[in-house]
Amino acid sequence: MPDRTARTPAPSADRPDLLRNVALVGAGGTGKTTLAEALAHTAGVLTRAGTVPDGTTTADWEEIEHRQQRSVQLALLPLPWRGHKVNLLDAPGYADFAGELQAALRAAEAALFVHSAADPELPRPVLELWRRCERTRLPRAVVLTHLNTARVRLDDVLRMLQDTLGTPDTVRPLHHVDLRDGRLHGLTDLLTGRTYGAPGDTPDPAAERARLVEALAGEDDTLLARYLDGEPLDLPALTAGLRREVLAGTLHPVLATAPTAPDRTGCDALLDLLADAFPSPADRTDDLPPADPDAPLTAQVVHTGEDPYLGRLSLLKVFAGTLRPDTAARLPDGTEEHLTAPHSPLGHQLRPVPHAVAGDLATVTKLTSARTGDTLTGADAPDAAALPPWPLPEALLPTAVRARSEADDDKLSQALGRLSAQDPALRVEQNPDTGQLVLWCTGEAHLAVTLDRLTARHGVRVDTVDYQVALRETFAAPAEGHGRHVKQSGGHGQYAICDLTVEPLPGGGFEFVDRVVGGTVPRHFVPSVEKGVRAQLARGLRGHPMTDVRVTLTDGRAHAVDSSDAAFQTAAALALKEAAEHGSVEVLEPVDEVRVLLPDEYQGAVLGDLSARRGHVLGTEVGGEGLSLVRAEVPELELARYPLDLRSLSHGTGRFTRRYLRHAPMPAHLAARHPDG
Ligand SMILES: Nc1nc2c(ncn2[C@@H]2O[C@H](COP(=O)(O)OP(=O)(O)O)[C@@H](O)[C@H]2O)c(=O)[nH]1
Ligand SMILES: [Mg+2]
Repeated sequence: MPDRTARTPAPSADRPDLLRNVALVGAGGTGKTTLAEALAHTAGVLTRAGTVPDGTTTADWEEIEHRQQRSVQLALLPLPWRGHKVNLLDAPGYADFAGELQAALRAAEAALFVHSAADPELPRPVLELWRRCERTRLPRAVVLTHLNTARVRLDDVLRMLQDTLGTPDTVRPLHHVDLRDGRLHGLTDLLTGRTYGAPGDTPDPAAERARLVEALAGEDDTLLARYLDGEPLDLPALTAGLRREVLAGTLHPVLATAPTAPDRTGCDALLDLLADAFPSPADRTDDLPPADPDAPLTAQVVHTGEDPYLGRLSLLKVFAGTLRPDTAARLPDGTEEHLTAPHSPLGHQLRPVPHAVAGDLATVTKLTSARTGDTLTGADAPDAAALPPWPLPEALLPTAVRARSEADDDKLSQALGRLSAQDPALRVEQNPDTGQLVLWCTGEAHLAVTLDRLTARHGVRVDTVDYQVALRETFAAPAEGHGRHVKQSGGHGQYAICDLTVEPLPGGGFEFVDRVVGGTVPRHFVPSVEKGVRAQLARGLRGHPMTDVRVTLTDGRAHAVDSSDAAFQTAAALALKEAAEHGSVEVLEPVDEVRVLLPDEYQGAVLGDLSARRGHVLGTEVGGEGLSLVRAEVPELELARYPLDLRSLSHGTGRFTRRYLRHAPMPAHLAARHPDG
């Protein structure tokens, strides 16, 4: 096993109030991973910052992340900063991985919204995320990147942020920013006057400072008055005010950074802000267990990775208690887990730490049962109550797969079991109707990662095959059939004759009726006929299981010696086949009720698209401010790629759910393409 232990000691915290857990969120490509790398360099954890194009960043450490140059999972970077431990949680921005983002928010006490200043607007999904954080009262700040690329006008960016996220009072910079000639020269802290980078000679930002002091003075009128009278600023009081406003969500600092510049301008200012004015786990006010290091252990698995040598890597957020080496813990169902030494991860490296106190995050290896999302409690905890799960994106993109060889097949189900234990967004289905193995993913990127992990982590190769829906068939009109199974040449003969009537029974499943008069079919062979009917219906007449029919046995003939159970079963099957030749067998396809929630402006496009999918729109309602809720019935066959199409039609803003309703007749020209189920 290669040595994955770094020479430098891992940062650690002895008290919850010294911790800062912050999630980096925002659209893909805004520079979250690059910023995390630059912050790690600034904090001295890395001697050199890697880059996303080179595939050398610490947070994107799975091979597929390097190849795609995009984060696909939550990564933790613990950094030491002025006596604090900052746990940066780099979350993927791409919609497919929204579950990883939610896991990061579960583990964090604050969110840094990373926005590329080159983008004139805040993407709608990001705005939605901001609103959701607002509802859960998660403190937020905005970090601007890409200031060095475009001809950015900071005033315009700031105005856009203030218009969309709050007001000039709530969304505001804490620094005077020297951005000239497409370069971030430096920052000057409006309160302390401390400079970051090398700001040029800028006029004293007295007006900006006065407005900030007014905002931070809060109820304390004398603070501002004294400043305006020319007294020096009461920095401790103002910093306390800043912290209070950030925690209350009434102030969202806006920070300018240049993470790719040689001096990583602004990264130190950001770390200072986190240490001075951001919440620690001790400030949590939600329903989760309070961060008491002396309480019994309560931790949640927020992410699970896999290492070729170390096996399963479980990232735990310790909510209460202190995680120490060799701790006995259990899952809510009573399963015991042995927690080995806590480790501090840094990309591929794991460094042992003496403990992880309440509020901290740590990686443990070799858990056997705990899945992502599971709660672990110390053996000394009175009852092990499960912490609530975090919201997950719906996995609505089905892909049918088949093992490439027998050797692959042997390993496939175990590998999928491991993957779904690690990734709660993945759903694996063995469809009983079609017999297909189906991977349900949140989108194509999630599917690509899942297939890649099957091969890279488990050595299993699969091929994707055409996805099938569970077709059935029925009789569209009544029909009669005569079944004659007579073989009497030599030896023991076979003799059975029966007449059947088949009628449609919409929504009624299957009924068998015996109307034989005069014992033309002896009573003890009637069950044989029913058995033969059931078997043939299960096989179907055009390759799909038949449903919603009433089959009536009307007449028949038997032979005293040659008739048998088997002969009547065969005759029944023949009678049904003949009925199918006379009557019209119709193919039924599954139809779902679909609910689409989307911004009003895309309603027309989405309605048009639903009709093109043979959908039947049931109605549209108001689904919230500026949102429509469209309800429709849509054949499942047409929904196979709907997650992708809805995403592009609605620019990533539409969501939908689906629920099986019933089977309904399939148009003949389509049914002809699915003759054999
Ligand atoms: N010029 C410039 N490029 C940046 C900056 N931040 C990130 N990048 C580049 O933008 C691309 C996407 O960055 P990445 O960190 O992967 O974004 P993420 O998806 O938010 O994690 C990469 O090629 C980075 O090198 C920045 O401030 N300026
Ligand atoms: Mg990233």
